[in-house]
Amino acid sequence: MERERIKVINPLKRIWEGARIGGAATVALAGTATVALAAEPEPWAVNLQPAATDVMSDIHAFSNFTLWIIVPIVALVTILLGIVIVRFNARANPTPSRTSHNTLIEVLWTVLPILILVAIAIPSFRLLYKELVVPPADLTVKATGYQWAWGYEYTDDAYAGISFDSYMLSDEDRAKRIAAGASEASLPRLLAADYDVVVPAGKIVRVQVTSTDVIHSFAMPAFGVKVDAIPGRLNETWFKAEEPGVYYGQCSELCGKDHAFMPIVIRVVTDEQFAAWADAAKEDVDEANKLLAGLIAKQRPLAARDGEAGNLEVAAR
Ligand SMILES: [Cu+2]
Repeated sequence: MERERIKVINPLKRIWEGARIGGAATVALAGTATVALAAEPEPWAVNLQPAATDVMSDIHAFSNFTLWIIVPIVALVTILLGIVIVRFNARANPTPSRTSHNTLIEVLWTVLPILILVAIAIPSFRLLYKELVVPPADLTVKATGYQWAWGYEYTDDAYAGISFDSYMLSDEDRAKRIAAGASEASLPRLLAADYDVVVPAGKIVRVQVTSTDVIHSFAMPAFGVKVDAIPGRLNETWFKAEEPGVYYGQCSELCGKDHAFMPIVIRVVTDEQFAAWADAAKEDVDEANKLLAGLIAKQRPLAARDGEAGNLEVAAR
């Protein structure tokens, strides 16, 4: 009995803690967080991932706002249904009233929903506009969906020549890298990839998205980004990640048998680290990743000792 209770309580507690941690991370972002973030799905999490961009913070706010509207409506309808069931069933109320019109109520149940919809539409359209209109970008990365991997290309003249494909690490690859010194936490299963997209923090990154075979979808939950990758078309989106860290997303359009195995990894680094990486990556991405691992280790020696930047280091070997 006791054991069963614990089993039930445990997932609930984890959901609650997930939500709390999510909230705390959002607050930390607004302040001066120096701890590198890693945004990824958590077991038993129910809320949205912690926001790493302004757009995602707005999505959080909009989601909470609509919740404040939905919950009272559901509660009201449930209470009204309860009253009808108890007071107006055939046994309790054998001779029903023959009322069929009430002008006041009819006006109210037409006007109130309209006002509620307008109240939802205004912040909703504002948010859609913010997501869709790409501000002047500091950097452009083109992501191409393949069955089943992502290809990345830095299309600005300043970064000409940087391109690589990014495949999910298989269980064997993970085991090899962990044996070679990378921490398990730095290689989340089904999310870690062999090559990360590297971008600078606090800079506007335009992402151009396309595909060569079927429709994929480029999605990064912590950034509030999701855009279809369609063969023959070039879609656009953008993000400005506020804090260095590693962020995980996935293809979000059913695209074939390995749809679940084409993760997206974006490593957000400081300006100086990005400049050094980009310079080296024009010649050789492996060398650039090795250099970046060294820079991250220098900046945060403790994290490096724990193998947090391990994926880069080991990948570069
Ligand atoms: Cu896909």
